[in-house]
Order: sequence, then structure tokens, then C-alpha cells
Amino acid sequence: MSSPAVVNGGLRKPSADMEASLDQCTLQLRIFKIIVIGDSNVGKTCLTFRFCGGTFPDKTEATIGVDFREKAVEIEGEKIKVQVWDTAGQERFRKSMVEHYYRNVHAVVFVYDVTKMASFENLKTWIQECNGHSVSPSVPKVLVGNKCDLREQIQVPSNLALKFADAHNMLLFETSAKDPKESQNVESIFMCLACKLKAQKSLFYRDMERQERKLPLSQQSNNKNSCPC
Ligand SMILES: Nc1nc2c(ncn2[C@@H]2O[C@H](COP(=O)(O)OP(=O)(O)OP(=O)(O)O)[C@@H](O)[C@H]2O)c(=O)[nH]1
Ligand SMILES: [Mg+2]
Repeated sequence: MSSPAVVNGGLRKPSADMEASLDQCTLQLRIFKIIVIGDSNVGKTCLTFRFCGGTFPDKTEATIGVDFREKAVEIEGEKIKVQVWDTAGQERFRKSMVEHYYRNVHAVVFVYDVTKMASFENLKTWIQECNGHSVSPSVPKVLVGNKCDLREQIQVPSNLALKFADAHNMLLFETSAKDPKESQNVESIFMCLACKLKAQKSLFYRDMERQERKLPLSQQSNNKNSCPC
């Protein structure tokens, strides 16, 4: 499930296979590359563990470069591989990797820690970095406030986070990678994105088909994507 990354000069770089599979990421392959971005220590690694492995890791170290995790999911009878890129929050562990993160990205998860206001305030910088790498506005993005289990320590009120999410056209998920009762919510973050991507690509498919057959719009099937998300 968790593909090992190649260690190169101390930083984990995407393997040649991984890059090749992304380059050839055609509609038939149905691999969705989702990157997880945010300050160090907000819980990016734990969230990706929870989604891909179903557990909360006992101990984590700061991510160096990037770690890859994958999960096969089924949406409307179709198998899709969700490839999660767990990125490093620390500048020194990420600077030579940034281009790789954003290359051919299909969706972005921005994470902050609900108990650290600074991690919420820094979201502006993460969004700027993302926009600076020509990530199309059509690439779905979501906001995740993690560590909601630490109820007594919450510094970022939900209404503030919601306002920010609305202003940036993102859905907000407040969750905990640690609390097993929240695991369904963590699953929803990635499944929601996978559903959106499937719907986008289905539309693209139908456009291609239409062009190939040169049929007028009126003769096209009007299939609506019935994904519950
Ligand atoms: N209470 C609580 N602790 C969490 C949660 N998620 C992560 N943590 C803890 O927060 C710390 C940092 O978690 P990581 O997942 O390693 O953070 P990260 O964002 O990947 O950090 P970098 O790799 O440095 O960018 C660890 O001690 C985790 O155990 C959560 O939902 N609740
Ligand atoms: Mg990490």
C-alpha cells in the first residue's frame, strides 16, 4: 500500500516509475494524485496514515521530502487508485521537492492544526505557493482543521475557518487523525475529492467522445454523475 520512495541525497524523491505513471496518467489509468500541504506538525502524515492504513501511527518523525501512500477505492463500480503525496512541512526538507509536489496534481488538501492559530494564519502562504505553481483553479482543493480531539486547546474557531474556506472556494473538514470515531470523516476528505475528480473526468470523457463522433449536443446522452458527494 505504502510505496517506498527512493532516497536521494537525503531527500526522498519520486521514483522514476512513479513519475512515469503520473506522466501517463490517462483517463484509463484512473490514478488521482492528491497532495497534502501545510505547516510542520499539523498532522499531515497521521491523516494520510488514517486514510490509507486505517490507523493512527504511534510515533511520527518530520517528513523528509515526500512520502507516498496509496489506496484503491471504488466509486460507482469503478476502481480508482488514490495516490496521496504526504509532503514535508519543514522548509529545509521540502525546498528541492516543491516542483515535484505540484506537477500533474489532481487535487490539494490544505491542513492546519485547530490548536495552533499560526498554522491557520500560514494557510495564506501555502495557497500562494500553490497558485505560484500554476495549479489550475479547476483543481479541487479542501481545507482540513486537524486535532479536533484536543477540545480544550482549540484556538481556531469553526466560523473563522468556514469564512476562510468560503473565501477560497473550498470545503472545510474539521477532524482528528487520532480519534478513531473521526475516521469516517478523514475518509470523507479524500473520497469527496476522488468523487469530484471522477465527475470532472467523466465530463472530459463525454466531451472527447462527442468530438470524435461529431454528434450534435442534442444527440448526446445526458448521463448525470450520480456520485453521492
Ligand atoms: N491529538 C492529536 N495529535 C495529532 C493528530 N494528528 C497528528 N497528531 C500528532 O501531531 C504530531 C505531528 O504529526 P505529523 O503527522 O507527523 O505532522 P506532519 O504535518 O506530517 O509534520 P511534517 O512531516 O513535519 O510536515 C505527532 O506527534 C502526532 O502524533 C490528531 O488528530 N490529534
Ligand atoms: Mg509528515
